[in-house]
Amino acid sequence: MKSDYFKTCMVLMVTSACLVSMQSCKPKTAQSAARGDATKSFVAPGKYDEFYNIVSGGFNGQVAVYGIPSGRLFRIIPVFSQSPESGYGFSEETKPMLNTSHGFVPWDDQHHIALSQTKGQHDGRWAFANGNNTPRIARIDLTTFRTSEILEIPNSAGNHASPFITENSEYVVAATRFSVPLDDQNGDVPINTYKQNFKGSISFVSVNPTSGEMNIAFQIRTPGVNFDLSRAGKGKSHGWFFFSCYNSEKANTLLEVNASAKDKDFVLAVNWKKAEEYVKAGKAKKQAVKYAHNIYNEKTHTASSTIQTEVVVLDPADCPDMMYMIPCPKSPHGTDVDPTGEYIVASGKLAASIPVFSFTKLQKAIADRAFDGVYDGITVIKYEAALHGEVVKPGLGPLHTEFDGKGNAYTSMFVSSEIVKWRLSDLEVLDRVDTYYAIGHLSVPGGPTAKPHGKYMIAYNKMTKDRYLPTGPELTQSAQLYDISGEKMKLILDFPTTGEPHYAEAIPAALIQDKQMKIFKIEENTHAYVSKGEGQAKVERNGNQVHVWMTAIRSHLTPDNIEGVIVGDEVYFHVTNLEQDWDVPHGFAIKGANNAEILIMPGETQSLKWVADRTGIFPFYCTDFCSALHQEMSGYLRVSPVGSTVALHFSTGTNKPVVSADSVKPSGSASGN
Ligand code: K7E
Ligand code: CUA
Repeated sequence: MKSDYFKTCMVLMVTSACLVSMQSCKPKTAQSAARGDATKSFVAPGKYDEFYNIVSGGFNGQVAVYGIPSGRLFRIIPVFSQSPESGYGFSEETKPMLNTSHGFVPWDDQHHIALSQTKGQHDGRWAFANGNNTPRIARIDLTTFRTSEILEIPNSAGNHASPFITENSEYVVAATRFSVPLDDQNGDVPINTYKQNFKGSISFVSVNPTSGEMNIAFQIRTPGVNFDLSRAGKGKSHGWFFFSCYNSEKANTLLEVNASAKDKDFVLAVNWKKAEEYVKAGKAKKQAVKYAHNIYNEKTHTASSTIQTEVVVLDPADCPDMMYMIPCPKSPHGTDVDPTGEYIVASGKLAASIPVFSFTKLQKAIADRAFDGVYDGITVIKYEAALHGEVVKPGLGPLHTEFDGKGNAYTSMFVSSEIVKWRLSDLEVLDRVDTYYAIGHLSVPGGPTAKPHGKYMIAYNKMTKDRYLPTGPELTQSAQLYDISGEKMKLILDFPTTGEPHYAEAIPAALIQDKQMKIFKIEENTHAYVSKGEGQAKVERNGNQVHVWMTAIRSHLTPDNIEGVIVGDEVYFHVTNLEQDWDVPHGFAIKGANNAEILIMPGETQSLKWVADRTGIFPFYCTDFCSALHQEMSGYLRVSPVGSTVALHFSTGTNKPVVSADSVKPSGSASGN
């Protein structure tokens, strides 16, 4: 379908047709059109990359980590999706991470990354990631590259404008893509009562400066529009947050047409310092809701999930001057704030120009009351009064903008498949470069901070068409690396990505690489089922539950012979990795496990549940090739029928019980044959 459409595009070459359909129309063949400069992306074997690139995984619900400039993939971090590779979401300890008010939700649609900041710059502590589908925000610890926390967002139905962050990580935000009836109201209403019953909601989620722990500080009720993207103010605009929204028409069907009817939608400017004052002054009302808050504890190696039951909500009607609507042409997608905090760039997907607003002018417009009426109770600023100017004829389908810290902006053009470089001061277009194809987000290392690192720019493309060896009906998505150190942007590398990449951030390796957690100290392990040495390994029965305290060290599991398990028993293997060396995980798997294997880091304990559903001998083994004798790192579990008198036994290195004539007979065989 994609390539058929592509051909049609090539024949038609009618830009307006492409624009209306919002499909990419790129009339070139990739292989002849661009060549990379391999020397610039070459990182010699054994050498390190300059940047970590932390990239959203889209509908795979995960986050991937690449090196820049090499494009090498280092790690896929399971966040919202279960991962059989690590056992995340399968082990007893990590299952609670995926708990929500809807129960266990082992998947999400992950679009945006926000790295923690101090004074407007990356501090290398945490990466935040949104779950777009079942509204959630996750926090990834950049010392372990693992998910530490997941917070569900109530009164939301599509957490898209999230988790953008303020300049000292005071807040990450969550604004709903779909307006819906509020959680504490009867949602059983006709869909065509959208205008009366559907409301929007923005959450300000506080981040504890020491632990990173997230909490919903307050929510703001908004008109029932669709929020798309957002950015915090910084520098002079610190204290403000900007949210793009579309569907100011409040359409509930055929949005393609009906949410594009009006000439302008809005950027919502929220004065969150003022909102804080209103909360302090008691203006926020309590609302009964339900949402899960899940935290992983690195000492017990266990996650806990708590269902919270209340949020406090500000109604703009009670909070004058807290927020304003700035008109913005044609269904804006990205809204991005430049490094100085002065310029707010809003990209109307269907607009022919890119409006750039000035924070100074916005403040003046508010002071001068340069207003243009009211939208659903929110004061609308006069478009021209807040406008710095428009980038004229930038390309087709502008989506997202990043900055290089040298006064330039780079905007991705989905429809015309290109990146356009333009100057913030006079809005002049300086350069344009092709992408292959249909670019969504783009990322300059440090681009959303007050001090971008410039040098590189990465494009995240939705389609690759003829760019790679084909792989059946679906082709890879990909990223492309550009050198932006000179006046002209230069393509230097293509690299395929896992999942559909949306936003990504890149951070200098030096901010992270020396802080890596190498092992978990075994003496600090307070897991309820830890064995801190082989002497503590044991097997105990509790009703029909059998708990196995197991240890793993090169190259054996203790115990490695277990008998006395009965059909119907639930067996919990609590495996402690006794190693205290970097990068020596052991794995654990058993035949017939209907969940996954688990991978246990040095000093860590993880548990796999397995149900004995038939009699027999079940081998278990280490899944991670850990030593020359890794294949020997294995054992056997015997399952006997209901009513069997085989006692619970476990051993390693000795045969227990002592082999007797009785026990050599298969338990299922008839006697006397
Ligand atoms: Cu992909 Cu940020 Cu969800 Cu634009 S959004 S592409
Ligand atoms: Cu442990 Cu292989």
